[in-house]
Amino acid sequence: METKDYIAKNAEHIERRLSELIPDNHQEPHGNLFTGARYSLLGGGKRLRPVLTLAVCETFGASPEKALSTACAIEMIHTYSLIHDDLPCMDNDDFRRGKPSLHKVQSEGHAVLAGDFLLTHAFDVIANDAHLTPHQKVDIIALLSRCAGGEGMIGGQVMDIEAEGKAITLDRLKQIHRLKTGAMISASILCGAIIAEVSSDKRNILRDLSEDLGLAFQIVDDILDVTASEKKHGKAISSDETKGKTTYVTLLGIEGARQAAQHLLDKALISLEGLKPETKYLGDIASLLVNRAF
Ligand code: GRG
Repeated sequence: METKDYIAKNAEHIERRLSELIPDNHQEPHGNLFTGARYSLLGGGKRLRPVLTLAVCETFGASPEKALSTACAIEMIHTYSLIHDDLPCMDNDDFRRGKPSLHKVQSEGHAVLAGDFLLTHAFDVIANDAHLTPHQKVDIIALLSRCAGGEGMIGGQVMDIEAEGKAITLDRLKQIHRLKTGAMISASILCGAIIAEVSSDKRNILRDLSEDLGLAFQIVDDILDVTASEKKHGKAISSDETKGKTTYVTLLGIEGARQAAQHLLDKALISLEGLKPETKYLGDIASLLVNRAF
């Protein structure tokens, strides 16, 4: 199967399971909560993180079905971060995933609570997943709470807010990117490794390469912030620039940023080859993360 078909097939499985985990027939008193969560969660998004989880699981010899609910939990955490990031008190973005942001179609309060709900529900899903052993549940919950929390995404977001309008060094920027974006990409890979019972030696290699990939993913986001704006508006209207943010592009230029992302990808692919993966999909998906156009 071609990698694009493999991704599309898995993205479909993820879409279906997400819809089952947050059903649309849920009645009051939670009616609007489920409607809001489904609005942001379903029918949009590239599903890169959950697809990575399924691909790691399969690459290391376990059935991807075992990882499907965990993969969906990761997508719930990711979607919560997008809902909160779009709020007026954060990035104040009116559009997300090709439609108005949740706070534009429901109230800001609803958007805060829908995000809170998706985050907590993710842990509920893992705790009740019949495919996981008690040990795996604890390992996954520990990993995700760390990567989504103060030592990961939230910590990175706070550092990012505090860096706005200031000149920061490349090392500091790297640290912010690794935490804010990289930690959840890394968690997506490592959750697959936990479920496939990958040995701790191999897991350490996967951790290192997943951190490099996560950083590369955010570097590409920095590049797309400029180049996709150029395509869309016919001139460079960068939202990072408007917010006075230091990015890989402001520090290294577009070409320098591209080279930095490519270098991290090459390093990650060499480490992955050393693990003798059973399929080509994981390497192809890693390349796609870094060579994506949106
Ligand atoms: C506000 C709790 C909170 C956290 C903020 C991850 C994050 C931290 C904010 C999201 C905003 C953002 C643009 C982060 C950079 C990471 C990134 C490129 C997110 C978008 O991920 P994609 O491209 O999006 O995978 P889709 O919609 O395809 O899932």
